Amino acid sequence: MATIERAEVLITSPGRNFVTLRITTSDGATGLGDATLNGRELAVASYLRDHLAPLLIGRDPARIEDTWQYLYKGAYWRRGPVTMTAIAAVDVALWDIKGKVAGLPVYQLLGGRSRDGVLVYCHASGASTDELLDDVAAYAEKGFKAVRAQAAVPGLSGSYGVRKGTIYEPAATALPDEQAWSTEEYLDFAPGYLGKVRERFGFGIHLLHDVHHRLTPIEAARFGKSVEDLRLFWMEDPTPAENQEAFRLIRQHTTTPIATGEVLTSIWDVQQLITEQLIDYVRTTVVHAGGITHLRRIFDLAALYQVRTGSHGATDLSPVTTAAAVAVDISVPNFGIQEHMGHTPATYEVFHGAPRLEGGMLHPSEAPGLGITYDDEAAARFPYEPRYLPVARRLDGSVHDW
Ligand code: CS2
Ligand code: MG
Repeated sequence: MATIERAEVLITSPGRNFVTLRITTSDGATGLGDATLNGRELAVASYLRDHLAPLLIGRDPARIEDTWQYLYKGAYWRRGPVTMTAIAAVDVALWDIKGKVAGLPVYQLLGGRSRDGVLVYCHASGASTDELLDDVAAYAEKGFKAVRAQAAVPGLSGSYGVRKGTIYEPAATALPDEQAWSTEEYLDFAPGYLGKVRERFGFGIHLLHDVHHRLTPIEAARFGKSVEDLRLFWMEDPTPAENQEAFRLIRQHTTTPIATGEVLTSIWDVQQLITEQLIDYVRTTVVHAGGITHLRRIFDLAALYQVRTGSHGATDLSPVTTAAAVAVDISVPNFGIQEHMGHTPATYEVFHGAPRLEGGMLHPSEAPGLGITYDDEAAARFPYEPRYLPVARRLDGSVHDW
C-alpha cells in the first residue's frame, strides 16, 4: 500500500498570492490542492505546514473520506475559512492522486458527465455606465453567455468590482485600502446601469450582479424589487449571510433570484438557506468549503431543495480550484453556473493544464486526476507579497461590509 511521504506548502505570487499544497506518495504519485485564502494566505499555510502535514505522513492516500473526517473532527475546533481551506487543500490533492492512480480524470470518479460543458460567467465592469456597456459588449463578442455587471457609483471610491487594468484584483495593497461607501448612492445608481445593460443587449445574455454583502435585508428587498423587470440571473450576496434568517425578509418581497455562499465554508453555514429555500444558488467553492468531498455534500443537499450551484471562481482561486470545480460542476445534477474570471498570464506560467474555455463554457481536461501541473522554477520567480483586501467605511467613517 502506498503511503503519503511528503506534504509541501508552496507559496507564489504571479500577479497575486497563491498557496498550494503538494502531496507526494511512496509510489511517486503527486496531487495538488489550492489553499489560497485572499488576504489571510499565511494563516492557511501555517495551518497546513505546522499542524496538518505532520498528521498526513504515513497515511494511506486512498482513504480520502477517512482523512477528511480525521482532520475535521480531529481538530476539535470546527469550521471557519482557515480550517476548511486547509482541509480542502488536502482533500483536493488526494482526489488528484486518486485520479492519477486510477488513470481517470477526477470528473469520471464523481459520476462522469451530466452535461456537455460548464456554463461560466465573467466580470464586466466600468468606471462609468458607458465603459461597463463596452465591457459587456467585449465579453459577448468573445462568446460569453453570462456576464456579471458592476459599475462605479459616481463619487464613491468603494464601488465593488470595478476592474483597474486587465484583470480585477481587489487585494492590491500592502495594507487595507479604505474605501468610501454610501448605500443611498448605490441604491439610486445601480438599478439604472443594470437597466442600460438590458436596453442595449436585451435578454439574450444572462445578467448577474454582485451586491457584495452591502445591504440590510430590507434594503436588499428594495433593490431586488427595483430590478425585477430586468430578470437578473441572480443578485449575489445581497446581505451578510452569517444570519441565514435575514434572507427570509428579502424572499418575502422580491422574485429576483438570490445567490450567496462564497464566504461560507461548511454545510451548516448554508443549511437553513438551502432547506428553507431562502436562496436559489449556493456559491460555496471547492477551495474554501472543505474540498470536493464536502462540497458534494452541500450540493447534494441543495439538489433536494431545488437550489442550484453557482460556485465562486474569482482570480484569488487558483487554476487548481478551477480544475476541481469543473470536475464537480460537470457531474452534479443541479449545476447552475460557474464564475470564471480567469488568471494573469504569469499565473499560467506556474499552473499548467487549466480547463479549456470555449463557447462560454469550461471543459475538463481528460488527463488523469485534475490535469494541473505546478512549475516550481516559474513559481520561484514570483515571491510572496503581503496583500490585503479593502475595508469599506460609510461616509460617517464607520466600518461597513466590504
Ligand atoms: C467576488 C470576489 O467574485 C466574486 O463574486 O465576491 O471577487 C471576492 O470579492 C474576492 O474573491 C475576495 O477575495
Ligand atoms: Mg461575490
